[in-house]
Amino acid sequence: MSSKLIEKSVIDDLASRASGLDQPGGDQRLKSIANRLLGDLFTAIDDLDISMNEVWSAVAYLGQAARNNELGLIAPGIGLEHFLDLRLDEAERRAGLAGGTARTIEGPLYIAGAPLSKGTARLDDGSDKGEVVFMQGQVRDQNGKPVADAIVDVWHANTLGNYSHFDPQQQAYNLRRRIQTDAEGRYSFRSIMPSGYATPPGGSTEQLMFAFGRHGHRPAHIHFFVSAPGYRHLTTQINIEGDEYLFEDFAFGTRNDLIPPVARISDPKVLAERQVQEPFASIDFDFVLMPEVEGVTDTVVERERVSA
Ligand code: MBD
Ligand code: FE
Repeated sequence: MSSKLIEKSVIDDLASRASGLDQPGGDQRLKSIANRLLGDLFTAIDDLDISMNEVWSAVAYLGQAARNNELGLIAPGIGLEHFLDLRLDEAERRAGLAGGTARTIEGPLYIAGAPLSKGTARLDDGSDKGEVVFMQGQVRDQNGKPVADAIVDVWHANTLGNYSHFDPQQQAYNLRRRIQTDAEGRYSFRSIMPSGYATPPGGSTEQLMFAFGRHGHRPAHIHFFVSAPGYRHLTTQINIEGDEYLFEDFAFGTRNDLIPPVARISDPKVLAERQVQEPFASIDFDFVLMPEVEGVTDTVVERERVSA
């Protein structure tokens, strides 16, 4: 069959009727988005001569992905979550709001309500014998003023790349904490060095990545939400330098400004001070928050999240 069998007016008319544009009721915003997406889909089917079998295999694929609970993983895998970040970055740049710590994707593995500590916290429960890591820094505003009582909500994977709650082997909220900055805007925590994440073997996301000739690996990373009254909510991550997937993240989350140096500390005096037996890793990282401004897209994202 050759492509382009259908006239544009026929496609436009069907997309418009299918999305209810000729009806008075319903959700006007949804209708106009659906009209556009359906028209684009019908056009793609006609241009690329997408077969009936291909259409139904896509429908089956999406159904299976939904049953596997992997839609939230496919979104970053196909670049959708990163694309939304690119748009928000540009909207901020145009509003004169560039300059804070770079954002990057949240991903599907955040759990709200982690234990709250003041100033400092230990994130790991001691059961995973990974490399000890201390991370510390300051939350500041764009003028360098410390932000006291900011909340640094941090979450990361264990040495197998697994996240508590999703991994039944880990205790509730392992490697998840909220840390309130002190009067100087400082936070610090002790944890274990995470490993990179890989999409579930045999799952829908991996299947799609393999069909694209790609992989489903993320480099080792630590997630953060940083928030304080009067400031724009920051969603970000740091990456661990040296990871083989550092610039090969299947989820497009790596950013050059988010790869702090990792120091290795082995001075016996410092080990004793920190009450650790082995040399450890140390990461300094400061967060710069931008002020809340009216009329610029909010950075607090409402999305379906797994809850504890
Ligand atoms: C992750 O740990 C993650 O951060 C993202 C974005 C996707 C899958 C797993
Ligand atoms: Fe992650």
